[in-house]
Amino acid sequence: MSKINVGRILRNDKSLLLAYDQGLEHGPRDLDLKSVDPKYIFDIALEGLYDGIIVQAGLAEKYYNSYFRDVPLIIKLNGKSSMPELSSPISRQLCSVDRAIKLGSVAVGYTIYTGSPHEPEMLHEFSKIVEQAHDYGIPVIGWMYPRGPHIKNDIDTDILAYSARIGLEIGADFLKMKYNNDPQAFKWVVKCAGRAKILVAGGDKMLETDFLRKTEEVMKTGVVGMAVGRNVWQHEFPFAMTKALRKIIYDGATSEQAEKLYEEEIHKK
Ligand code: FBP
Repeated sequence: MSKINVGRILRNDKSLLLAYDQGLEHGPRDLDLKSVDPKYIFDIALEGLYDGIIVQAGLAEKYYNSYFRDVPLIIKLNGKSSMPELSSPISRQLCSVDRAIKLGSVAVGYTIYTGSPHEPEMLHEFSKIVEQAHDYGIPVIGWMYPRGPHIKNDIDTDILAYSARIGLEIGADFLKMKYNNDPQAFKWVVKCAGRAKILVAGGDKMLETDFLRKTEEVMKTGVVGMAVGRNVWQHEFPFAMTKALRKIIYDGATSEQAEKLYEEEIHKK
């Protein structure tokens, strides 16, 4: 088996990824006149020096070109819309590993709704993807999202820890996980993930002060970074936010230091 090139989406063992699959997952309610244009997001990823941009294959095909080659491309292989409002969620594979690689992908992603009655199908599909991607030396990111009728609280520590462990057991290289807002307890989730590296999902847009605080807090739990969407590209100042996040993630700055940088950036002429 080839060596898995996890370093392509890491910078000194840390990572900041930009997620932009919400158009499929949530629909245009997440988008405005700026963020509806994929080019706007690809530009943020390029100029913000992101370690990767996460999109569905359709956007990669139409918008990712040689101009953006410095932004590592990560194609999300499965996805679903929120229109059917499935009570037992399932997200099916929509793009093959081969197609993702042809489009320039250096890593691939896949959501598993752990706890869903359809979890076995997703574990099966995911495992096949790991096999194929690892043959090419491409890392796999598992969106480990507990969901479905048996999941009462999708950020319960035990459920997150179990989900992280599932990801490690089935071969994920990175796990994209929601944060439970409890740094001490989240360290157990990180432990359960073993050598699979955790990236924390951004979530709904919040005040920058709160988001920077969350980032500082979560970075102390042993995760490698964040995979953020709305808190950057829905923000009025996406580059100032990006710089502030980079300062915490790569330089270990406090949220206060990052906020100071954010303020300086937005007041620059
Ligand atoms: P955000 O930072 O915008 O929350 O994006 C992270 C993400 O995992 C996306 O990749 C995905 O589209 C979305 O969240 C899924 O959200 P939900 O919790 O509604 O399924």
